[in-house]
Amino acid sequence: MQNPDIARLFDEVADLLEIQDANPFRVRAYRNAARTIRDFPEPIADLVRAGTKDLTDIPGIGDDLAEKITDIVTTGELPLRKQLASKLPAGLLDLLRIPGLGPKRVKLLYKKLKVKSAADLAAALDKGRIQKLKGFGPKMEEKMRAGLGQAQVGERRMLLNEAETQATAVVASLEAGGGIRQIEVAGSYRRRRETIGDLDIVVTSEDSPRAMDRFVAYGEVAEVISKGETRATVKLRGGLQVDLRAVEPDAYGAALLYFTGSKAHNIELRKIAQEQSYKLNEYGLFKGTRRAAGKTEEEIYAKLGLDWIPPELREARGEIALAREHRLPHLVEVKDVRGDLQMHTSATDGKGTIEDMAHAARALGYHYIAITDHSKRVTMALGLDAKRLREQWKAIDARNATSRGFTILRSVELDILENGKLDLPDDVLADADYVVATIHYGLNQSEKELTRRLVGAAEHPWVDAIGHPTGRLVGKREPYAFDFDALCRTCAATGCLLELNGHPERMDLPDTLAAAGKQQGVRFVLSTDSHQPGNLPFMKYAVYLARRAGLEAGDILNTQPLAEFRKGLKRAKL
Ligand code: DGT
Ligand code: CA
Ligand code: CA
Ligand code: ZN
Repeated sequence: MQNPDIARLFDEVADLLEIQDANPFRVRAYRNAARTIRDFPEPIADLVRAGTKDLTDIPGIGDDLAEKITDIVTTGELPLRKQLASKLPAGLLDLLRIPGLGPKRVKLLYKKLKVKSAADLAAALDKGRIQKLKGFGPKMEEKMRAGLGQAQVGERRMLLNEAETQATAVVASLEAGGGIRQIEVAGSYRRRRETIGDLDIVVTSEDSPRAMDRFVAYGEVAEVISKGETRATVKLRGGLQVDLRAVEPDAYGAALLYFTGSKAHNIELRKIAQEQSYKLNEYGLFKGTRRAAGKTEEEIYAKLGLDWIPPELREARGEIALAREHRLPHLVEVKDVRGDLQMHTSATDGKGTIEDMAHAARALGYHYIAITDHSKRVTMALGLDAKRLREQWKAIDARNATSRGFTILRSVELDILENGKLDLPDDVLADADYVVATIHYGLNQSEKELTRRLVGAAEHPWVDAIGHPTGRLVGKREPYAFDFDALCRTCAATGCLLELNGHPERMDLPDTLAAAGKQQGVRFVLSTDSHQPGNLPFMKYAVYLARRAGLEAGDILNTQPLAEFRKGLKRAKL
C-alpha cells in the first residue's frame, strides 16, 4: 500500500458520501485526509508497520482516521468504503472518472435521470436529456461526450507525484532483489510530464529472468499482464501499468533513448540518422549491421552530431535544432532555487504555523520564503482581511528581527475579484514585500472579462506576480478562457512575474505556455503552494515544469539572492 493507494480510498469515501448527501464537513474531512496522505513525504504503511510514529501527529489526522489508515494498511481495504459503495449502483463510481463529472453532477444525473453507468450516460446524451438538467449547458455536454470516449478507451492518467511514489517503490523492490546493474524509469516519467500513462522501466541485469520473477512478485502487483525472459508487464493496485524491459549493456543507451521518447522526438531523431545513412532503433545506432553506438545516450547523440538533450526537452519542439547548434538552454535545477513564494499557514487553509513553514524551508536550504495566505474573498479558507493580515505581518517582522540568514517576506495571495478589483486596499499592498494575485471565483466569465481581470492585476503597481495563471487543475479542470498573449505583453511591459505553481494538482503555468511566455520576454517565479510543511519539497515539480519549458535560472527571479530578488520586483521600480 503506497500513500496514493490509501489516499484513493479516502477520496472514494468522500465521493460516495457526497453522492449520498452526507454532511459536507464529513466529506471535507475525508478529502483533506486524502490530500494529506497523498502528499505525505514518507510511506505511511511503513510508519504503521514500524509502529514508532503516532499517526495522529500528522496534521489533519485524528483518532478515527488514524484507525482507518491502520486498517487499510493491514487489511488492504476500508470497510466504510465497501459499505457506502454497496448502497449505490456499481457503475456510478466509474462515472466519477469522466473529466468534468464530480460527485455533485453524478448525484444529479443519478437522481434526476437514473443514470447509473457510462452506458446510461451515453444514452442520455444521445437523447439530448442532459441539456435539460440545471447546470449542464451545451459546453458541459460536449466535455462529457469527449470524457466518455476517453474513459471507454481506458485513458486514465496519473499525476506525476503519485507515479513518482509508485516508481520509487518498484525500483527499490527490483534493486533489493539483486542482480540489477543499471535501472531507469523511462517514458513520460523521465520527461517529467505532469501526468503519466504508464511506467516504462529499462534495466540491465546479469540474470534477466530473475529480475522478471522479482518484478511480477512485487507486493503491489494486482495483475500480471505478460511475462517473458526479458520483458514483463504488470498492473499495480490503483491501476498503474508498469512495463519492465531488460536489455544487454551494449544496447542500454539505445533502449533508454527509445523508451524515454517522446515518440515525436524519436521520429525526428530517426530521420536525422537516416540522412547520415545510419539506422536508429531501440538496439542501437547501426551502419549496416555494425553497431556504431548504443551503450549510452550521449554517444548516440554525439554520433548524430547532437549535444545530449535533457529528457524534459524531448518533445520535438525545436530541441534537436538547438542541440545541433550547441544552443540548448542550461536548464534550471532544484539547487538553484533560493526561496519558495507561495505557501499557506493555519491562519487560513494551511496546516502549520509560520514557524513550522519557516523551519521546514530552512531545512531545505532556502534563504527566504513568502507566506501567502488567502485574502478575505476566499471565505472557505478563512481568508485574511487587512487587519488580520497586518497582524500576521507584525508577527513576521518580529521573527525576522531575531533570525539571521533567513527572511520571511510579508506577502498575501491576493484575490482578483469578479469585477476586476483587488481584494485588499492599496495602502496594505504597498506595505507588503511581495504580492501574488490570483483568480479563484468567476472562472466561467467570458474570455474578455477574464483577460481584463488578469491584465488589470498585472498592471497594478503593487501586484508583483500572477499566481497559478490559468487556474487549471490537472485532469480535472481546464484553464479558464483568457488571452494569454495579452497577459504576457502586459507582464513583459510592466515587469509583473508569472508564477509556475508546482503543486502537483496545479502545475500551472503549463509548460507550453511558460515557453511561449519566455519568448515574449516574461520573467517567472517558482512556488509550491504548500498547505503544510511536508509540501515544500514540491518545488521539484515546479522545476520540472520550468525545465520542460526550457527555462534557465536567469529566467526565474527566485533563483536570486534576497537583495537581487527584491530589486527585480516591480515594486522596486516605483
Ligand atoms: P505515457 O505513458 O502515455 O505517459 O507516455 P510515454 O511517452 O511514456 O509513452 P509510452 O509509454 O506509450 O511509450 C514509451 C516510449 O516508447 C515513448 O515515449 C516513445 C517510445 N515509443 C512507443 N511507441 C513508439 C512508436 O510507435 N514509435 C516510436 N518511435 N517510439 C515509440
Ligand atoms: Ca509510459
Ligand atoms: Ca509504455
Ligand atoms: Zn490559489
